[in-house]
Amino acid sequence: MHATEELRELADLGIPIVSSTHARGVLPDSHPRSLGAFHNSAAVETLLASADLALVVGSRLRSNETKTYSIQFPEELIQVDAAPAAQQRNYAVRHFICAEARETLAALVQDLAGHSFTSAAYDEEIRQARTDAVAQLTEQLGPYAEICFALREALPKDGILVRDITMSGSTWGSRLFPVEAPLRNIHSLAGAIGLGLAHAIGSAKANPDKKVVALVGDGGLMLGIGEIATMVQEQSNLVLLVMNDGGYGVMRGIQNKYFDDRQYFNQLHTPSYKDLGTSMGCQSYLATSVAEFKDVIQQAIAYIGPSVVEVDMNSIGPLNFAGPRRRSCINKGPARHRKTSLRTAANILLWTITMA
Ligand SMILES: Cc1ncc(C[n+]2csc(CCOP(=O)(O)OP(=O)(O)O)c2C)c(N)n1
Repeated sequence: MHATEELRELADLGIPIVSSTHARGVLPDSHPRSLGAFHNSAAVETLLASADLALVVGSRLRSNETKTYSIQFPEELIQVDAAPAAQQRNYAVRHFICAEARETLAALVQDLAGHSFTSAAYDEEIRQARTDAVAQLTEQLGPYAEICFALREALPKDGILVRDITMSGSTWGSRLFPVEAPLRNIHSLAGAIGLGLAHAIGSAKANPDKKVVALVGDGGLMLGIGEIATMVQEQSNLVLLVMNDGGYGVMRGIQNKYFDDRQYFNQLHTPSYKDLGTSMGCQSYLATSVAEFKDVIQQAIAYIGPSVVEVDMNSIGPLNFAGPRRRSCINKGPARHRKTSLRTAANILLWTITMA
């Protein structure tokens, strides 16, 4: 089970908490000390740089969680993981505790009973970091931020967003989209495109009382396009939300930023997903503007059963996303830690929890 209660108690002691994108909602976004999954934001990096101690729980600090290993942690870095192989895997950690996350955090909460690290000034820094991270991403995404918030408004609180690996998933789906509980924002951890719809059908099967939205790109969807038939056959209560930009947008961004915009094999032949959905027996919609999206997403979510919403991204405009940092840009030297001594009133930052 998730260590949600233990995390909330730690946050209530004054400790800010960052989650991986896989663990979204492990601490509700509405908690004032939740930094969501904004570990890639400059404001959160600055906060981390001021921490005296960071505790990493259930995360292997993969490239996705560390801006391709470029994030610097304080020297006082403690890692808790149930798997011994996680030790020193990607970062040199000072203390490694091989243990189950929930039990360890419960013990920590007990040990810290009677202590408090709260500070109005630190709380203000946390609030500001979060506000800056949200504002920066909202500005970067332009109309797609509006699409994100329209989806949030339309989807019931307990609805489940399942993301494929797409620009939309990696920007607004994983971070800007507010989440209040675990297992409501799901994606393929290994990063392979194409599993989003299959995962969404499984999520709908396992949660017949909840609405599911599968957020997919046109490229990834084509890898498992036959699953549309499965979602109809199973009468899944799910909206297949296809962000159609006519190609592999992530690769376009990478080839633009790192390869002088030499574009290879990124333009794809795509069908009309609205027509495809209709022919498969789904309630189907097309949105060519934010205003249309606001309307059709409400209709699709209100409809009980399988539906398709195709978003024509070429009509809406470009989505700014340059993909992950390139490995060759990275300082691979050992100095990934900031030198520090532990102050008495420690600023502690709890990094990330995946599954407990
Ligand atoms: C199985 C697999 N093949 C290739 C990749 C590399 N890859 C990552 S994102 C991406 C493009 C996905 O395109 P699309 O689903 O249309 O989403 P968009 O990038 O346009 O948002 C590709 C090819 C991958 N992650 N997994």
